[in-house]
Amino acid sequence: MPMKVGIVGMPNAGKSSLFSALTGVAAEAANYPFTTIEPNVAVVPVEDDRMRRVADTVRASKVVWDTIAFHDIAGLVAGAHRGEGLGNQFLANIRETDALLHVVRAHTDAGIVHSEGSVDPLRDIETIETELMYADLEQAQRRLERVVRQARGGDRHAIAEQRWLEQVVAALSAGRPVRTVPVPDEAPDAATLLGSLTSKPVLLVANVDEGDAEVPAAIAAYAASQGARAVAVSARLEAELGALEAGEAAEMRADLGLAESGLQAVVRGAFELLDLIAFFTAGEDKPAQTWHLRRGLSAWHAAGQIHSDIQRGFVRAEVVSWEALVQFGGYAGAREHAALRLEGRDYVMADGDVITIKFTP
Ligand SMILES: Nc1nc2c(ncn2[C@@H]2O[C@H](COP(=O)(O)OP(=O)(O)OP(=O)(O)O)[C@@H](O)[C@H]2O)c(=O)[nH]1
Ligand SMILES: [Mg+2]
Repeated sequence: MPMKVGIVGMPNAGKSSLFSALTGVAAEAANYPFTTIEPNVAVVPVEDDRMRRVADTVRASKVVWDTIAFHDIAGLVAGAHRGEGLGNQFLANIRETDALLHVVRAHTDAGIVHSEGSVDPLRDIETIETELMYADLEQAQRRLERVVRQARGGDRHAIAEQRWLEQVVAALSAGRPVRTVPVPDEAPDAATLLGSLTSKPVLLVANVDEGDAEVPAAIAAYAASQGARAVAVSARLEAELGALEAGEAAEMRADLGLAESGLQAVVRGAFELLDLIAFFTAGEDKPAQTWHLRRGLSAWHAAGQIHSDIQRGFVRAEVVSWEALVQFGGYAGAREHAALRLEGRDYVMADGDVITIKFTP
């Protein structure tokens, strides 16, 4: 399953510009609100130099990159949950994402219309978070009605889920997001079943003036107060640079005094947000592949990423770190140096592991 990231924010905040920069796909970006009237989804490969070296070492036929799917939706305005604007229709498209990028307008270009008439990042952040909470509240109330009926039958999962949903409704009504309500052990999938937006991790993306590299102080302070992350990017500049040849873009970046692509900060921020590790599968004359897994999960979970049949028939895993595999020139060398280990299903995967799973079909 590729990771999915939803992009939210006010109309004209710069979501589609960021999207097209991220994807190289020219999502329509134009200077009037509600440009995006169809959800845009773009699948972006996540390249990893370690994988290149592993693939060379084992003489893999090619490399298949893991991907992130970015979902661009229309801007949300105050009242979106009641059907104001176009955003509410599209919230459904991002209920199944793993994380959100919240694009906040922080650039001061007077030529770009703001739907509220002025640039005020903190007000905008609050508007979006409130709309996401209202949308979750409606969803939670609807789900609660269903689950109450199931709980009457004495189903333990339903009883636990009902209790959790009641706490969720209370929290949202008090202006607290779903992530503040711990999910019960008896119903660990409760947040997924609800498809709540405010249980997802959020990366605040401050869309700053061209040439700025700092997150504005007010946004940084807000993010810190919420335990959230924030990065700064000029969405328009990045979209423009993304349309250039690599060499030209690097030159222009140097002229502007920008050290690295703002997009790298966004992609890295999304990875840190999701607390992911990378692992690899690779063999001679076969496609080598990169995968991602939430930190702390086991070889059995890794098997499930690769294929449900492999997970079902899991017998054991052969694991080697990517460095050892490269250093010892392949699997045979790694085995000779005892760097290749046999592990059971509960082995906790480490970042950069190369894994071969033995399974009974
Ligand atoms: N000056 C400046 N303009 C920007 C920046 N980012 C976006 N814009 C402009 O702002 C306008 C709106 O940008 P979009 O990316 O379409 O905004 P959006 O959030 O997708 O808007 P909706 O889809 O309507 O909600 C376009 O004219 C962009 O060129 C930026 O960093 N600086
Ligand atoms: Mg748009």
